[in-house]
Amino acid sequence: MASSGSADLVIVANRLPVDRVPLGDGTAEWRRSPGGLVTAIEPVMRANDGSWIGWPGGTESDLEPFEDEGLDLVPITLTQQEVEEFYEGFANGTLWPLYHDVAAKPEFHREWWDAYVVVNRRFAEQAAAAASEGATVWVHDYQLQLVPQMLRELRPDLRIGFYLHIPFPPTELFQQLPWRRQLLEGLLGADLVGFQLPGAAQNFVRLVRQRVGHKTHRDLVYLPDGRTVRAAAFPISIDAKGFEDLARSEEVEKRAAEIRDALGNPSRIFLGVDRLDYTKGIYARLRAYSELLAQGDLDVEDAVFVQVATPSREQVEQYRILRDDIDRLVGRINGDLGRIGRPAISYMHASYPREEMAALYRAADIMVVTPYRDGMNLVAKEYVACRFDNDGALVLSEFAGAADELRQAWLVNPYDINGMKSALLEAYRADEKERTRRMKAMRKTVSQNDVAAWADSFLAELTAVRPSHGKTVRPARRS
Ligand code: ADQ
Repeated sequence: MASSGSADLVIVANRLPVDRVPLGDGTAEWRRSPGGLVTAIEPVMRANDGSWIGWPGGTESDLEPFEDEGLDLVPITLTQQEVEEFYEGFANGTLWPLYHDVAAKPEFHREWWDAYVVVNRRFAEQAAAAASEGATVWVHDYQLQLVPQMLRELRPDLRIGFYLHIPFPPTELFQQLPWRRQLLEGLLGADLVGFQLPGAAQNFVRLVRQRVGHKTHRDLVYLPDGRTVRAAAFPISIDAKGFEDLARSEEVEKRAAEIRDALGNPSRIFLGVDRLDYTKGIYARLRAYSELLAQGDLDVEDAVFVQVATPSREQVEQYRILRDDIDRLVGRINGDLGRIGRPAISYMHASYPREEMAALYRAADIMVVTPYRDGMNLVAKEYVACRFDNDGALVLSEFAGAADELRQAWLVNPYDINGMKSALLEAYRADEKERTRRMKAMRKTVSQNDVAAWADSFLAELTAVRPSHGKTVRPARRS
């Protein structure tokens, strides 16, 4: 057993909640980075005085553990080759597209897999060194699916939880992976494997039964060593109250008015906010909107579409192609349909502070969230949290995890351009009574199920004692 450290709660995630930003004079500083995971985990970390292990971005090699705004952070070093093979390669060129229903073609390369194994082991070793005797370790997401098993081998005393933020694919797709069995066994090192939706947990259990040959019953897997692993859904959420308080602040209210003003005070503002990713359906959404303008159902004098897209994973070819495609589409739509001072689409590549996000949500009449596949989608929930006036409309893809809870949104199939056009128009034309009825119901859901409730329920389930199952189980099939 490796010697133990002092943290009672260890978060292991691909990224640290900070970026290393070069200052130009040879030095660098840490800056808070945006993103779904950081937004979700930070409150839990603070409440539990934990340690967070992750990659800070970049390839600097002699970084020491440090404290940032009260968080204990342990940086993991990646070499340039590991960034290419583990992060851009296996994580974002193989697993990301495969787990998102092959929204792009996944590539399978043996050297990417080798790098994935090496880097997962590094994370597991750091977690083993940081965790105190009997500590709880919570491993996050698709980049680190081998860590639970590697960590259990090093530190059998730990409680290990794993949470997958993205969808878990249907069994037919998962089976394509040459390393499917190793990934399943990696995850089975955890005591609790959490997913966004129940269907994902069911896919996982079915695969474990079929591919690894362990005995299963409902959401439980019985391992030959006597351990029981539970697979269950824990739909992630946001700091709903934090967003609402921000939205109610005078500064945000003022900024929202400024935004509307700067856009020429149109009667309706549509808004899209996404990482620039091919799973988010940005291209099809803008096309649907532009067709409504071209047909005369909407008018640029009256409506504008604000699309904020944060550039992401820019070293991966598919992301560069997507960025160019959307740049061209926006240029064409504005060239064809805009008028002087009245663009059809107001498009920004930018990452904004939370205040600006809240102001955008306040300024927008119709929020458009249309991913082809999304684990949850926090943007949809953030919008709802900011609409304390019970006004505003949400157009939401059926294939975002959030659609399971936000049933009162205008739900759309993002592959169906005509269906999306109808939903955009319905949301645009809906009267106040209809908007309020829907928004009130969604606000209730989001405020009752916030990120604190999510983390509490995961950690409570993880700490619930599960003694050895004592069953006679078949040995794992070796295939
Ligand atoms: P993401 O794919 O990154 O997350 P999402 O859930 O929408 O997607 O979270 C994005 C977060 O980044 C939101 O909190 C949003 O406010 C923020 N953000 C987006 N654009 C921004 C911008 N321009 N400036 C500043 N902040 C911005 C992954 C999964 C999701 C899952 C989350 C959490 O893909 O399905 O919901 O993790 O589990």
